Amino acid sequence: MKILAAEFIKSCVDPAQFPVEDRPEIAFVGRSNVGKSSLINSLLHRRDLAKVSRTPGKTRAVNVFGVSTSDPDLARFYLVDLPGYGFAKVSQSIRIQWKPLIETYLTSRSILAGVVLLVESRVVTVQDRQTLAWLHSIGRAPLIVATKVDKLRTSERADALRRISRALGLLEGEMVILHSSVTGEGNHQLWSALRAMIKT
Ligand SMILES: Nc1nc2c(ncn2[C@@H]2O[C@H](COP(=O)(O)OP(=O)(O)OP(=O)(O)O)[C@@H](O)[C@H]2O)c(=O)[nH]1
Ligand SMILES: [Mg+2]
Repeated sequence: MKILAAEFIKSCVDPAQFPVEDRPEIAFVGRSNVGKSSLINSLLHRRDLAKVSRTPGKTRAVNVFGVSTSDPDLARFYLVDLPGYGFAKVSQSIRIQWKPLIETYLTSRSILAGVVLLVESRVVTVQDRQTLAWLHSIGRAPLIVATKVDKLRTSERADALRRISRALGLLEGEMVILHSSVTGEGNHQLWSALRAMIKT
């Protein structure tokens, strides 16, 4: 599969700015600094399309990226980078602004084909588990991706997967994709999952 185009469409700070619902969307949700923007760049083989930062709280708007590929099932869709949650240092006023924006986006978009919940492979938090429960409660059961697996040794992976499943309260057999934006590991598996989401 070839990526024919990947472009920044818009940055929305108000639901009125969300794009017209004319193609499938996939949204990326997760804690600040978990690697959402990096993962979008890695999937699209672009270094700097989504802005990445060492400082948590970089993405503060709903950022929409338009993608088209040579795969007929993935001809034209949007990837949506949502602001991260759970970063204490972000001022209260900004957090008050974010939460309804993310919630409105996730509850209101009828064109939303799937949600990807990112958790850090070494640190799963109570808030990650709460977010997962909330997504289930609004009927948006997410695909779970564990990020930054380049930081794990091969021998640590099986344990990490068990730990993540336990921390999130996953059922036996519920899938977790291991991903690294540094090595590109997991991109192939993730593309397959995105294709399945968009196709159905
Ligand atoms: N080692 C490693 N570092 C990563 C990976 N993905 C992201 N990072 C680093 O983690 C930090 C945060 O990455 P971002 O992609 O900006 O995270 P984000 O989830 O978009 O953060 P917010 O926009 O604040 O919500 C940056 O310093 C990245 O370089 C990865 O797969 N491996
Ligand atoms: Mg970001």
